[in-house]
Amino acid sequence: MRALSECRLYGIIDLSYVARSDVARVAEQMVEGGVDLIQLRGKARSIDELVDLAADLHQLTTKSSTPLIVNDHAEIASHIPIEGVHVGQDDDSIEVARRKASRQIVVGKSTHSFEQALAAQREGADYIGFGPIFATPTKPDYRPIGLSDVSRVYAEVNLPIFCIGGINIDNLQSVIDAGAKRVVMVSALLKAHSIVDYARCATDMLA
Ligand code: 3NM
Repeated sequence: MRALSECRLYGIIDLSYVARSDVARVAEQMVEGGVDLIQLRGKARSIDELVDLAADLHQLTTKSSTPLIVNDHAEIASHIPIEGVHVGQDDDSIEVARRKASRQIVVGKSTHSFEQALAAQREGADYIGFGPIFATPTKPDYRPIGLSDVSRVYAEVNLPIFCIGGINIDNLQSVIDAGAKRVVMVSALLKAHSIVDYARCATDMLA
C-alpha cells in the first residue's frame, strides 16, 4: 500500500455529492488522475451501508495500492480490509478508534487550530487534516482558519499534514506558497468537469 509520506493529494468521496451508483466511477477517475489516497465519507449513512460501499470500493482501490480511509467509524475496519479511519474532534479518540478497528490501521484526525494539531500528534494520530483553510459548503458550520498558521504547523508537527477546506485549483498555489505539501480536495474535485484532468493538474502543482 502507498505510504502516507508519499501522499500529496487526498480525495474524499463524500456521499452528499456522489450518488451511491456513481461511487465506483468517481473512485476510478480519482485513481486515474493520480489521487494518492481516498476517503469514503457518508455523514448520515448507516454503518451497514458504509460497510457495503467500503467493501466494493476497497476491491477497486487495492488494485492501485491506493489507501482507503473511512470517515468516523473505525469498526468498519474490523469487517473490511480498509487501510484507515479518519476521526473528527468530537468523534472517537485515536485510542478508541484503534481499539474498535481491532487491527493495525492508519488513524487520521481533523484539526482546526495549531494547538489541536499539536494535541493530535501527542495523541498518536498517523496524519492530520488542518482546516478549514477557506470557507466551504462541505463543512459550513466551521470558521475558516486561513493560511497564517500553515507554515508553523508544517514546521512543528512531525506528521503528514493535509490542508483542507475550500481548496481548489484556483487557490491551490496560495496554499502551497503558505507552506503546504499535501492537500485534501472534496467539492472542487467531485464537481470538476473531468475529475481525471483536475486531479492531474493538482498533483502536478503539488509535485
Ligand atoms: N473537513 P471542500 S473542511 C470534510 O477543516 C472537511 O476539518 C474539514 O471540503 C476540516 O474541499 C472539510 O469541498 C470540507 O471544501 C472540505
